[in-house]
Amino acid sequence: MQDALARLRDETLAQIEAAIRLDEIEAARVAVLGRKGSLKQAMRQLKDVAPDERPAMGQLANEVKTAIVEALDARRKLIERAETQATDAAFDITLPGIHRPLGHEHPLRRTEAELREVFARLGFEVAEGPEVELEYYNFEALNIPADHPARDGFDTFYIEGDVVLRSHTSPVQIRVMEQRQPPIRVVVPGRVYRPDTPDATHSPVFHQIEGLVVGEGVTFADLKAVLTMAMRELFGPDTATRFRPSFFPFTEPSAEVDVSYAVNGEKRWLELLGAGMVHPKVFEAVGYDAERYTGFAFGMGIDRVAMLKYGIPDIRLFFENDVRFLEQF
Ligand code: 2NM
Repeated sequence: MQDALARLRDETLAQIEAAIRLDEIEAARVAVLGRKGSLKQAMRQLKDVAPDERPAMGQLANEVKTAIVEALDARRKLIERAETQATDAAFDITLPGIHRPLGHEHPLRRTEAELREVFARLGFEVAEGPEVELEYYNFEALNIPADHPARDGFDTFYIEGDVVLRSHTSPVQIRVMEQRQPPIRVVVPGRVYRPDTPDATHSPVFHQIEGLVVGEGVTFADLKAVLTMAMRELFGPDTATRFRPSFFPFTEPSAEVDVSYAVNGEKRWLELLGAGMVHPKVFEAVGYDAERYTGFAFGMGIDRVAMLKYGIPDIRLFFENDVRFLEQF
């Protein structure tokens, strides 16, 4: 009987400990202490116990009962307290929390992400590189020698000696070509610097994304196809592109690329990209065989694309960090 009482106590206490609702507490109480409960039944067996052991068994049965009653009480109080806290007006868990204003992606970053995606779908990988760059990568390797008149248009901020703020992201493409062999299909987005006086369309810091494809048999037709598809992805399927002859020191032939857009059904053109076939001098600088490989490159201003996409009239708005502007995106 001693064992039976101990087992009854342990099982009941475990059951009470596991209860999470008041009706479970009540069920446990009836099952053990009720008129037909298991403790009552155990008590009835007292009469079969030898008379000299009866007082000790009686006392044990009472101790088991007290332990169970106390455990039931304690658990009931705990559950009641938890339920009151959850519904009490003083602890209304349905009240809104303390509002923390969330920031969001800057319109330039969003445009950059869109451009990365468009070119990713066309098979381009992404490379990034330093904004503080050696003159060699920013100019010489791109066929812009120190005494070349084209250097003026690109001239940049000098840090010291031959260290500059990059004036385009092309130096990263030189670095990519130095490190690997063709085939190469890469875009380079990033911040660039030019000593321009700020106005509605100029900022001394702005953003570019440049692309580079190098391989055997890469032609100007591939360049036209890639840019035409990319601009359709970016601005919609009716977008047309127009290629006009131009000059860059690092490409030959070179082109300026216009993108069409409609105002009241009337077609207009906007100059958006520069592009061309990579100059043999550039391949020479990175040690590629210019007889074997050809390639094309292109570049555009991310700020310019964002202005066009969102109808922003002034590039300086991107850099002033005025929340009245930023919150509109
Ligand atoms: C442009 C326009 C035309 C260009 C060229 C190269 C490199 F590294 F292959 F020589 N990178 N980017 C390029 C060519 C960039 O941006 C308006």
